[in-house]
Amino acid sequence: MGPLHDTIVAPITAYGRGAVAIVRVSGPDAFEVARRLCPDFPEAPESGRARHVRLENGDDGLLLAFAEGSGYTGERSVEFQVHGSTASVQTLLDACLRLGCRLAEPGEFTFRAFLNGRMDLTQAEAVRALAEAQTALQLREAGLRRDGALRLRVAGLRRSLLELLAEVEARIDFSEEIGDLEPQAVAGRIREVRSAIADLQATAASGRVLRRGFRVALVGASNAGKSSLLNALAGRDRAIVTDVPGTTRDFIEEPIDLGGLPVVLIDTAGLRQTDDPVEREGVRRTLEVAAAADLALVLHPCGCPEPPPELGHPPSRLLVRTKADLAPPDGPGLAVSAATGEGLDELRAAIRRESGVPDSLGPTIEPRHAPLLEAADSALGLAERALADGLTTDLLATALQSALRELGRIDGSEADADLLDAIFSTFCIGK
Ligand SMILES: Nc1nc2c(ncn2[C@@H]2O[C@H](COP(=O)(O)OP(=O)(O)O)[C@@H](O)[C@H]2O)c(=O)[nH]1
Ligand SMILES: [Mg+2]
Repeated sequence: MGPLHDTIVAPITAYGRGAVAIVRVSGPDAFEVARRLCPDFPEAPESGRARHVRLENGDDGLLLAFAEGSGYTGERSVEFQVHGSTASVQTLLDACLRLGCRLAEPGEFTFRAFLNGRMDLTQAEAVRALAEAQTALQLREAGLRRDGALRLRVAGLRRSLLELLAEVEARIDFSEEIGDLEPQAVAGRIREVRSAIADLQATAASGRVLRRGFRVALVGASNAGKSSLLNALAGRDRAIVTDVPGTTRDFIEEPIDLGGLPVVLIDTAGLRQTDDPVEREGVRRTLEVAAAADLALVLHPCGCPEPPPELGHPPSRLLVRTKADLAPPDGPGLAVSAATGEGLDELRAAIRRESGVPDSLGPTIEPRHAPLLEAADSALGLAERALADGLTTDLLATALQSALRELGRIDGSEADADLLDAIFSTFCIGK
């Protein structure tokens, strides 16, 4: 990242044609740049208030100004809302560059927001998630984190440990004056923090589903109705459906939005004995994909005299009786019909249940946080053992400090340049 004392500029909306584009200028010269481009820009503009402006490139639009301590970055900044043509955006950018601005690097606005205390790292990561969200649930969860739900929990843990550390360190220096530590009480407080860490770790499973989608493989014999069911759930003709067995020879993936939950449906080749080498490879891949999925829907037509197929090492599975419009359900499993839509709502609800994502989903941790929580927890495990074994307060303090450092890397209160670089370099330009 570049130095902070310069003024940066970038479009914060996607490149390409659109009704409106927004160009942000952030840094000490932001107001000066605005004044040069719009002569009647006021001396002390009101923060967040929009004014109509005409620009020297012939375009017009709205201009918002933010004083230091407000706005997205927390620096002096202005945002031009202009027409979304490439010419409008490019000429405005060029003008800003001529006036001494530098093109912002990817993630640099958010980086500055972090450095200026406008957000911590969990909130910066939430901004990225908000911009990438494709389903309502992804959006809601990211919104909670943007509001600071994770920040609060990490800060709470750090506060508890800092208080404890202060008491422990006071004993190291003045143990005669204030007496010895009560190991039971200290151990109790460490256990509380460890249990709160475990609660955070438990959100990883839902977080993983939100980020990569809940992967559901449709398996079953040829003609069981796998491709038809995928199309019915996806609401479009994605997979080829024929009555010729062996039509689907490779697997296809279709991401769908299941009431806000991101789900990846995987259609597979029918499980059957065959001499065709291409289809045999398809069957082999089917078994592999099914084993790697989060859930396998085992499809078996209603009224079919044969038993449902066996899977080698399946994940959790759900027996689904297909073509319920042709024959009455005759055995266990959820009866559905891709033709009439019967049972599809029940199937959607069942998939949702199997995903394990609770309806009242709170903030979830990012994959980056998991090893840090793990390390913090094992440091606290050492601290507990140091207490139990009656080891020195020095060792106890060292373990607490180490746990604090790990937690500090989650919210950024103890982040080094490499960590910050690793996080903000994953952002797009304009964020
Ligand atoms: N009546 C009826 N026919 C279905 C249903 N689902 C699939 N089929 C038919 O069964 C045949 C095989 O379907 P397909 O989805 O290609 O099965 P796949 O081989 O398991 O992918 C096709 O002729 C479909 O039209 C259903 O719910 N009702
Ligand atoms: Mg098929």
